[in-house]
Amino acid sequence: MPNLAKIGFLFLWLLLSCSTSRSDKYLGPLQDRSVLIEGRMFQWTVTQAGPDQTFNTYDDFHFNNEIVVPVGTRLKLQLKSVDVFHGFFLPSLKFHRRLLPGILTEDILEVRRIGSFPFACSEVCGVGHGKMMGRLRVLTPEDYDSWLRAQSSKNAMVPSG
Ligand SMILES: [Cu+2]
Repeated sequence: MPNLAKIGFLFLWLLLSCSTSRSDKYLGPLQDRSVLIEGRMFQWTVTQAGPDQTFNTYDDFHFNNEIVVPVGTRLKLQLKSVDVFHGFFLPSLKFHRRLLPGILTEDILEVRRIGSFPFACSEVCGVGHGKMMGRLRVLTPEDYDSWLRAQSSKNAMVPSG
């Protein structure tokens, strides 16, 4: 019967690991955060609205291939392509949108788990297609606050135009 014991143990381990990951899920209220993601050959240009939650103001953050939010975020996504067909694919959040040149797509994504979640382009958009990889970093509220302070001081060093 050792095999049966092994199977039993495996089953128990699966059950326990499932319940552990379920309790990792943040179930509190969500806060809105706006992010613009532009697909281009061959990268993702990300603009995160700053604390004022308005685009094209002094406190916006600009990144390539990275989105950073605290857990408990209701991500208000604006997605577009500036050149050819791209596809924004974030498998761990079961999210995929095709991006058509010149068309703005808006969507909502609830972010309830801490971690680093990769995203990629799902359209074969050219020779550099494979470079279109990025990650969504979901931080604890404390880590996000320190990250935000670091970004704000960086923004403060750049003269506003
Ligand atoms: Cu692409």
